[in-house]
Amino acid sequence: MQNALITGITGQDGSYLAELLLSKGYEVHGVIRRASTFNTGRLDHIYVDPHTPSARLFLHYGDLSTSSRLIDLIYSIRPDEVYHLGAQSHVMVSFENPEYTGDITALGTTRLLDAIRRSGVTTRFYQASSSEMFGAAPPPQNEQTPFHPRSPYGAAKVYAYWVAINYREAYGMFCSNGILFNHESPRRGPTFVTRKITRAVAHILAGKQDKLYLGNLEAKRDWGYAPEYVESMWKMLQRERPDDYVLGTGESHAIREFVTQAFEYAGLDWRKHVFIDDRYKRPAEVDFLLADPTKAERELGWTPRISFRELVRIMVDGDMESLGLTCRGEGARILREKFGAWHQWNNSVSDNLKAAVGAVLG
Ligand code: NAP
Ligand code: F7E
Repeated sequence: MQNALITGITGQDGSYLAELLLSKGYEVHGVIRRASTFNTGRLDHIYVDPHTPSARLFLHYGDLSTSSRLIDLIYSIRPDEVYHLGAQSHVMVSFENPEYTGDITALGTTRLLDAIRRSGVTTRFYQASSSEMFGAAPPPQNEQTPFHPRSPYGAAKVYAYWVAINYREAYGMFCSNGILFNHESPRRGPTFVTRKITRAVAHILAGKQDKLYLGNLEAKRDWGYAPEYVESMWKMLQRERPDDYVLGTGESHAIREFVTQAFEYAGLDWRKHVFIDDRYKRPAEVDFLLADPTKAERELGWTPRISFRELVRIMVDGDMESLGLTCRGEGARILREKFGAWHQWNNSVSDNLKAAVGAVLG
């Protein structure tokens, strides 16, 4: 049986990737941080007691700040594949905590790569690189575009990108970078702009909120649907040779368009609810991201199926359902039509949201 280790398994991507790998028959190990509150809400619906003979998902405490623990985990699990998704991943937070972001997002990658190198375990390594590395570089951006990061987060990811390539060149390790453009879902953290918007739409409908405060509405992002992006991570590690790939939809939209579509889908007038608060504007902005994913299409056979409009609908429906509101049901229909067995509305959206609510209430 193939086994994989995922850092960041409790995050949006980590939870979808765990589901994908379980569906492929893998044994999946994940690194989680000790917290005084539950941080496994995105995994509750797939978690089974490890004493169960059929259990294939195992969680281990650890932190990207601590090499000794990472070395332990690599030695004891001896993973065939490592998906390194753990990071301080919020751009605005990286301006407030630049040193911590560098320690975890940049140096954390070196700690993990070096743990693998020192252990002598042969494993394939996926590095979660980001379109934030392009920053101010003019669109469209592809694998040849020079990086110009605009935040401590973007700079930390550039470091991690090059360290992964350095371990590939220096030690012959199988290290691939996925340079992923923004990807979202009902499991997106609630302080990223898309989820902040769709969650507010549901809260406004439920009478729990009236105003939504946002920052810059004019920035443009290439937004895709997260479950499709974790499929590309797996594909990268199945290639004969390691390489680096840009993943995105090739379509870009302003924050303002996301707001308009989300509110309109729910039958609300956004002008009555959305207000600007400069607190959410960044010291340096990334104005325009647009992927050129030609290489991934050609070499990985990866083409995104979910459009921008569909993504908005899936997310609004997810947030409405989690509050017990009757949603229009487009989200479930879209997933039924576009996804195969591993990802469906019931096991991947609604069960997960119920589990998250259960963890909070229980
Ligand atoms: P996310 O939801 O913010 O998840 C981040 C994960 O990292 C969480 O599991 C978090 O644990 C963990 N983590 C944070 N600090 C850690 C530490 N010190 N030690 C161990 N684990 C730690 O991020 P995501 O959206 O799933 O993204 C996954 C990866 O892809 C990240 O590296 C992100 O930077 C990168 N990326 C994301 C996008 C995107 O659009 N989503 C695009 C390009 C690249 P807790 O749950 O305990 O906080
Ligand atoms: O911001 C603007 C904000 O925080 C998107 C991370 O996953 O994707 C993500 O980084 C845009 C920016 O994502 C608010 O100024 C306006 O222009 O949702 P975001 P991000 O910064 O693009 C990349 C690819 C990653 O790698 C990162 O890990 O939206 N914006 N008003 C706002 N953003 C937030 N968060 N909150 C607002 O109120």
